[in-house]
Amino acid sequence: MSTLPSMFERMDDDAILGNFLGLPENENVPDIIIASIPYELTTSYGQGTEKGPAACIEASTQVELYDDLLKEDLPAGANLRTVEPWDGLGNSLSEQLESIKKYAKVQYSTNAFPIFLGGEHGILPPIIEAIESPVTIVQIDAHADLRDELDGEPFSHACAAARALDAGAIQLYQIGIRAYSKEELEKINSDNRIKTWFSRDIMSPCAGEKYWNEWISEITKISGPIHLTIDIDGLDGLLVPSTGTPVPGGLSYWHAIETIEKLIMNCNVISADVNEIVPQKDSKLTEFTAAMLVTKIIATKINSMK
Ligand SMILES: [Mn+2]
Repeated sequence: MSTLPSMFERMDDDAILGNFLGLPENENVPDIIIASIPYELTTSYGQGTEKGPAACIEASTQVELYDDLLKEDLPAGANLRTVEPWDGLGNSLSEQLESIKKYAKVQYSTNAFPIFLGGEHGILPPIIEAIESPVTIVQIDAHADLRDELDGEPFSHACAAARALDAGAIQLYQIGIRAYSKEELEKINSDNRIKTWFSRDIMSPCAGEKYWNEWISEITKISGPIHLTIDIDGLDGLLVPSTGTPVPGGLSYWHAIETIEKLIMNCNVISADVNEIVPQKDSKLTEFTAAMLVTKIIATKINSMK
């Protein structure tokens, strides 16, 4: 394990650019796959999510390889592979979603742990369809994403969680939620598949700890396969200023990290996605934050396989 590349042994020539964390890759069967889905069709406010995955991979080459839970440098004996991105083909929205589903199916068929980089949150329903068995979703997000439609479009990113439930997800746990409609709140209150922890409660100076402990306790009790979906706007807008729709009042970085660690170490998390990444013009904080979340998912998954 100690013979693996350290931060300073990463290859820096052009050939390696494009591998997550900048690590050399080989032809062995991968344990973890990084799969980019540069999909952008329905983003209602920000622009640029189709360039997010590439920016995240580039930023990842600056992330430290040492993980504080794993207590080793990545890849820590595991085999990572950054695969060819989704090709974006499809002449209509339904063709594109079908093609994302096919792309996701290929990744699941390898038996590796896939991490999808988005792209809009609209990638979630076809990912869930590709799983083809009952799955629970754990979602970090500012938005409930439970609308029936947005501007007449039922597959808008604003409807991602609703469509994922339609696609066969059996339960939905959400945290960080702070931007939602009356219709969505009514759905949260009436649909017993949905459990929502609002950012206002979690971040409350007085009662936050109670809600946070309840969240950790509930998600670590989930049985059966889980897909973790992280819309980076679930984090406070200060951490991800150039995501599609940055929102103030969000989760701290450590809320996201501890959710990842507790969930993956205690439950059967089969895949994850980190989405709504938009390259930031004035600094690279947004894509770097996303890259650190992806790195934590990788490190925790490797730790859970030990
Ligand atoms: Mn979302």
